[in-house]
Amino acid sequence: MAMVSPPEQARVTTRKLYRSDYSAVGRILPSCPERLSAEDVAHYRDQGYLALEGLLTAEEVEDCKAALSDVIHGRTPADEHLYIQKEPYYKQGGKDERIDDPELEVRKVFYFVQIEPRLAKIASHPRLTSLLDQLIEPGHRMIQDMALIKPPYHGSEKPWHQDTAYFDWTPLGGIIGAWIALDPATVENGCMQVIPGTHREGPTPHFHLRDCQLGDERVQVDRAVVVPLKPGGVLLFSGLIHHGTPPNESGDRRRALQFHYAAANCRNMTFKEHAELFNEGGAYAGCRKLDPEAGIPKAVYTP
Ligand SMILES: O=C(O)CCC(=O)C(=O)O
Repeated sequence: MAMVSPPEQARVTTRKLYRSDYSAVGRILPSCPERLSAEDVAHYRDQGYLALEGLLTAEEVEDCKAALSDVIHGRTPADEHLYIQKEPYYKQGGKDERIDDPELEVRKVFYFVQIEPRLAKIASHPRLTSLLDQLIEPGHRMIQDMALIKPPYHGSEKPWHQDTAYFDWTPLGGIIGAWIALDPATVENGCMQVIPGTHREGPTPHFHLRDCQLGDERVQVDRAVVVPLKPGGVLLFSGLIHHGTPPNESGDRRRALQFHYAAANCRNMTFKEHAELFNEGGAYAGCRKLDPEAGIPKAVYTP
């Protein structure tokens, strides 16, 4: 019997968890309309996502990439909130002679809108605001800003999850994410994959496995669609939809901005309230830090 090395085994497992071709592509509008049609809004409500090209112009995309680069290289002065997360491969001491720019070792950047006006401008872009108004009503506010870099060769997976498992906002249906491609996002470099309609199934238990995620054996990969986008395209997605991205082993980086918004009627909830929603057998099955005062144990995954 042929021996399979542990990293190769991990690769094989990960491949099984995602689509690796274009046989099921999500619905993507070819341009950004001023007003969404009734069919587009119904698609968001029913399928849990709406994707469209052309939210940003080529110039805006270039501005964002330059701004992100300035933040990562420290040319934009940081504040106490900025957080830059390295790819685990490099954090664990990995070296790759093909990589000569520290920017290509970064996985995520959090909390930059306070220090980078070029990126803050995108979070409240009139075209984006108008789409959000139409999907979750006016009065929404931004609750998180992030850049997801997925660098070449060693860009790590973001396992399947629901974003509301991480947030403390209720009602869950009032949370929407806007994932904006800055590079061509392809199946090969790890574009978003979503499972349409899963937002209607409500909160689903999450476990701390490779990340805080859905149990691999419970993910309905056969229902997944890939959402490739050109630079400037956006995926708007419900905070309840199951989504994830595979590792990027290609030579192309895949930068994206991701903003989350809460509808006007959303409020913060306690850990106990969150535990009532993300629960398995009386144990906490969400991604927030355990509150010892709540006396609720953490759920353990059994496939
Ligand atoms: O861009 C990615 O790779 C995944 C983003 C995502 O799903 C998240 O950070 O919640």
